[in-house]
Amino acid sequence: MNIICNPKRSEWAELLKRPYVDNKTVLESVQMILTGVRQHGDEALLSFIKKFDGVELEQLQVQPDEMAQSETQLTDSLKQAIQQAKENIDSFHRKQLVGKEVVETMPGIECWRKGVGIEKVGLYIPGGTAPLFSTVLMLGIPAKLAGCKDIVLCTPCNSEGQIHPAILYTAQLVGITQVFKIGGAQAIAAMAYGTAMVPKVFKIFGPGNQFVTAAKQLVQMEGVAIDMPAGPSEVCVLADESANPAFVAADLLSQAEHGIDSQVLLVGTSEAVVNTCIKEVAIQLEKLPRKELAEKSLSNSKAIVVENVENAIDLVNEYAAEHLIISCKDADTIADKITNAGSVFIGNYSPESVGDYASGTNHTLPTNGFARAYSGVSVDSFLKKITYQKLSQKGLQGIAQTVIEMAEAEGLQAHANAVKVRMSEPGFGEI
Ligand code: HSO
Ligand code: ZN
Repeated sequence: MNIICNPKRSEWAELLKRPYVDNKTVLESVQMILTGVRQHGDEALLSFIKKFDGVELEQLQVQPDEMAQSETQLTDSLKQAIQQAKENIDSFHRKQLVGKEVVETMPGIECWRKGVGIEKVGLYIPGGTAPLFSTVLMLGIPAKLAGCKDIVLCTPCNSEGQIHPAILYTAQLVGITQVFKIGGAQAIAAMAYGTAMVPKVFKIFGPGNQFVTAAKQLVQMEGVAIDMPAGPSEVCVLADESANPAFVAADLLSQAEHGIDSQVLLVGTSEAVVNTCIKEVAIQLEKLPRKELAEKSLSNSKAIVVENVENAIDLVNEYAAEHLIISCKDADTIADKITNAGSVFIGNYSPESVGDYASGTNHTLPTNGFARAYSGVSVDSFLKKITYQKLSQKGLQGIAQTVIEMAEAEGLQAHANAVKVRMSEPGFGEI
């Protein structure tokens, strides 16, 4: 890890820049995949699966017996862990459901907003180097709570045509029955356009590699909604002298092990703290099975020493991390001053892993600085908020002049007429 001591504020922007990824060639090959699936449907899907996953499939959808069988392939302790995580994620997200609240803005004018589940949604679960079955909980639970009717899940299979049993088990547990053995850009294409075997959806969720991300960006331009622009996963740890270096190191490594492009940033209020944390990282790294991946991502990562906590807060707000861990004495006070972050972990006993799996919060979060303007996935992400209004005759009478005045000032006579025509109705205003 590169250590930078007391950089000037004018240098922060450059220091905090995420690595630029030129995805032009990725976009080109993804566009070919999208076109293939749009034009040739399942035939294209099957040939891409043969080419990229090395398996010849006849069926894309996982059959009910295969879904049911997954249960026998998991240990009881893993099933219990998944159950506990499910309950916490369910309780946290259930509270996000808000009932309809009618506001009477003027006598006789009632306005309200109702959340309606997006009818058809697609969830992408990466297979890759780690089968992220926890993401099935993070997307499936809010989708169900929102009342989405059709939930389609795509995930790649291995060269034997199998999906990791924990993914199937978790899907079944949250009530997802439409699971397809499709990965990569072709999965996004299948869900965006629909084929004979795969239903078309209106919004696509979930993390993925560069190809998946590019495919989501491209289908978004064609009118399919996506959860958020995704980039490599990241964590920022803010540490003062009260931080436990072993904890900080473990947190940094937990993010670094995701992949070679993961971003970790350590911000310390003293050089001594930063140095001890970095020494700990080196010690713990040695014992990790995914050492090589973590090592690569650490080589692109930075540790920044700042003069005081105030500067540290400004710096982390400027960075806008996907995950921010505050390992400082006044962690609560600092947390109140955070304006840009996907999810904040307060104090020495709140590791990111807990939020990744089981505390209840969602782990699908904005990366790449998008935390400045985007929120993580929640029940809201699976809803459309429809507004309603109902006016009585008295309500219309009370607001008529305001609307006519404004419409005429905008030069939109037909708008004004829509009010006037009602007012000229015989007996209008007599009630
Ligand atoms: N840290 C990831 C989520 C995850 N971690 C899934 C483990 N499994 C999101 O940034
Ligand atoms: Zn993680």
